[in-house]
Formats: sequence, C-alpha cells, structure tokens
Amino acid sequence: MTDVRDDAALQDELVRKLRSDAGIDALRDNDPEAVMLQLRTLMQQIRRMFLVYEFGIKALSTKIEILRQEFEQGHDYSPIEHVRSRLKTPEGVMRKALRRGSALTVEAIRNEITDIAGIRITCSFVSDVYWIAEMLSKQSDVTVLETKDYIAAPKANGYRSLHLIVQVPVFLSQETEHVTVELQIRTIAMDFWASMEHKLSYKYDTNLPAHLAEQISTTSAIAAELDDRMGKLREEIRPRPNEVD
Ligand code: 0O2
Repeated sequence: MTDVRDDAALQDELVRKLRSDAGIDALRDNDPEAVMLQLRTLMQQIRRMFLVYEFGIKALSTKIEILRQEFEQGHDYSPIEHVRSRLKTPEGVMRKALRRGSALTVEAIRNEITDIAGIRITCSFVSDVYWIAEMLSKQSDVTVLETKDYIAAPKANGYRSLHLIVQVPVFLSQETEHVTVELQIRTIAMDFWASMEHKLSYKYDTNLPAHLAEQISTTSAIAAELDDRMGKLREEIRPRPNEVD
C-alpha cells in the first residue's frame, strides 16, 4: 500500500518517532557519545532482526522443498510450480509500522508486523494449495497464528490466495527464536491475476475508477473459472488407484 504523505514528511515523522522510541530524546543534554551508543545498539538490533527473519525463510523453504521432492518422487507431477521469498526492506517495515501506529522498536515491530518475511508458493491446482497448507500446518514445529482464506472468501477486488501467518523455530547458538513468516499459497491463475492487478491498480493507489474495478473483478471470476475447470479435468484424467502401476 502506498502512503499518501509525501516522502519528506514521512521521513521527518520517521526520524522524530525513531528518536523518541529509541530513547534518544530522553538522553540528558543530547550527549553525542550517548546518542551514538544508542544508535549503534539500535542498528545492531535491527541487523540481527533481519538476519533472524532470513533464517526463518530458510527454515520454512527447506520444509517446502522437502515436501516438493518427496511428492515428486511418488507421483508424476509436482504440486508446487514456483516458490519465491522476500524480506521487506527496512524502509518498508518502518513505513508499515508508522501506518499501524506501532512503536519503532524491534520488539514492537516483531510483535505487530507479521509479513516482514514472506514466502509465496504457486501451485498447479486449488486442491494442491490446501494440501500444502495442511502438510505444513501439521508439522509439530510449525505454529499457525492466523489463516486468511481469500479463496473461499475473495477480497472485494477479486484477490484470491490462501494466507497463513506461521511461526517456525530457528535454533541459534544461545537461544531459539520463533520467527513469523507470511505464507501466500495460490494457483498459477491466482498468481497471474494478482500480478496483473498489482500492475494495473498501482497507478490509482486506492482510487481505482469504478468501471476499471469492475472489469478487474470480472477477470478474477474468469481466473476462478479456469481453476475450477482445470481441477475438474484433473479429476477426470488422474488415473484411478487400480490403474496406477
Ligand atoms: P508485498 O509487496 O507483497 O509485501 P496489509 O499487509 O496491512 O496491507 P493485511 O491485512 O495485513 O494487509 O494483509 P493481507 O491483505 O492479508 O495480505 C497482504 C499481502 O497480500 C500484500 O502484501 C500482497 O502481497 C497480497 N495482497 C493482498 N491483497 C491484495 C490485492 O488486492 N492485490 C494484490 N495484487 N495483492 C494483494 P503487501 O505488503 O501489500 O505487498
């Protein structure tokens, strides 16, 4: 989501809030050494936070890769077409924290922003989306914090996808960190639509003219129809159990 404030105003607000939330404003006489120390500590905490999120992505990506390889070994197709991951940029995280009214501290950000680390899995069929979600959710070290099923209940603009906010443990030398990752699982048709919608709507931010919004929503129904037909074809073509050698 784009912020309506201009960049200069946003930066001013970020700096002001960072100074106060990092305790810099509270330092006596703005002692330069104390300010530097406080800033250094904050930078170290932020760098460590992003590193731990990167580890979280690695831990979950390995689980996904294991499922994919195991499935491929026993079947003649892969339920997973692509897997992409991304870390939000520090600026993106700060902007979101500001928008949400969260404190600009590592602790508040970790608690309140759940999509700093994201993995998007693109599947062949809708049933594969739910299969993968189930296989990951039932692993004993994966905790599902939240599920948003935009396939069963698409967003008003037509967006469809299954989102899971999960936590995975990352074992470090001194402690175990439970890292939150946003998983988006969707079919190729859903992914194609989301990617096009993002490109088409970007220019308008939140003010998409009604006639365009309606057409975009119609294209989502076409993508859903395609998924439905492909699913039915798959059911028909898939060999019956007694036909498998
Ligand atoms: P990016 O670049 O993918 O990170 P919020 O995150 O506050 O906007 P919420 O309710 O926390 O909203 O999360 P939501 O809506 O469940 O999921 C947010 C993410 O889902 C978005 O992340 C997009 O990736 C995707 N998404 C949600 N709605 C749409 C939509 O209408 N169109 C498209 N193309 N993608 C959508 P970011 O952070 O916006 O972007």
